[in-house]
Amino acid sequence: MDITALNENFGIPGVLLFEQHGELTRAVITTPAASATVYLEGAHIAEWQPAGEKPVLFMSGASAFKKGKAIRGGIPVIFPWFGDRHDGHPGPAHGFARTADWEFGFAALSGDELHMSLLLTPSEASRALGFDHFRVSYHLTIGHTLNLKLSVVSDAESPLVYEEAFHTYFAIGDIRETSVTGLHSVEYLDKRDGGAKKTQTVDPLVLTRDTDRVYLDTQSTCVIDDAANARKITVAKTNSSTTIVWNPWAELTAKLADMEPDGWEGMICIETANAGDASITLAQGELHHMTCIVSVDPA
Ligand code: TA6
Repeated sequence: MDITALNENFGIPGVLLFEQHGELTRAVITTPAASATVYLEGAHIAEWQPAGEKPVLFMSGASAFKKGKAIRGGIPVIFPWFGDRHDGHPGPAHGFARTADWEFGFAALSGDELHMSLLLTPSEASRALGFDHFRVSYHLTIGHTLNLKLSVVSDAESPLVYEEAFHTYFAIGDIRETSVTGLHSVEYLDKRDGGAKKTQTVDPLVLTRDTDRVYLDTQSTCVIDDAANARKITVAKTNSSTTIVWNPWAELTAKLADMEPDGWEGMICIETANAGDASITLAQGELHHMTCIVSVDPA
């Protein structure tokens, strides 16, 4: 659907406007409770800012905003595999959903909250990667809190096995003054140490170097203490058994073309996921939902 048709069918005056940004189409949202920006490519929330708050999501100033290129920041939607594909077949890192064209399906204002849905269905690209007979619905509630619900159904005769994640980049004042609770005594795979399995012994978690950890079998809520901004960001979730914590620090950031050299200082990824042993298997007609609720409070 082109921009004119999107605005005619789903636009809400003063609340929801569709526009072109570079090669991409985005929805610009303004409600009394919050402002936000969502790109149709990847169903990518790039900005969310509750009224009276600083931006909650980090966005790299060097992000490409180009067709087929993942956006560096905000909330990439990871599906149907996390990280490198590990079933022996070729495919882009973190799957195809984050660069796919999603269909805009629904928008309605309820009080101060805007409800939106975007749909992902099989395409030539997904079929070429061996994924057909699935449907994904992504429901966003944008308000003083941010509610995300990713629903996947399989229409395939054979089981659909997939991984998923909200690969959320949170904006923080300074990573050195930031800590995270909710992962104490949880086992994790340390991707910076060959995937060695370890247990989180310190609480809270404070990052002091490049960190890439996959926390296993955890449904816990995480709280980011963003001390430099005197706020706490709470990341609650359901039907998610994996949490990923990532910050590339200076050295790895220098290798990322779409990240500014000091970008790592102002971001932390706390990702709501089902990956590895927690990957989801759906029989024909079976449905799975994963949800995440983000809220911000003064420290
Ligand atoms: O979620 C952490 C991670 O899997 C890291 O290993 C790192 O690769 C990061 O995602 C970013 O991946 P990307 O493909 O967006 O560069």
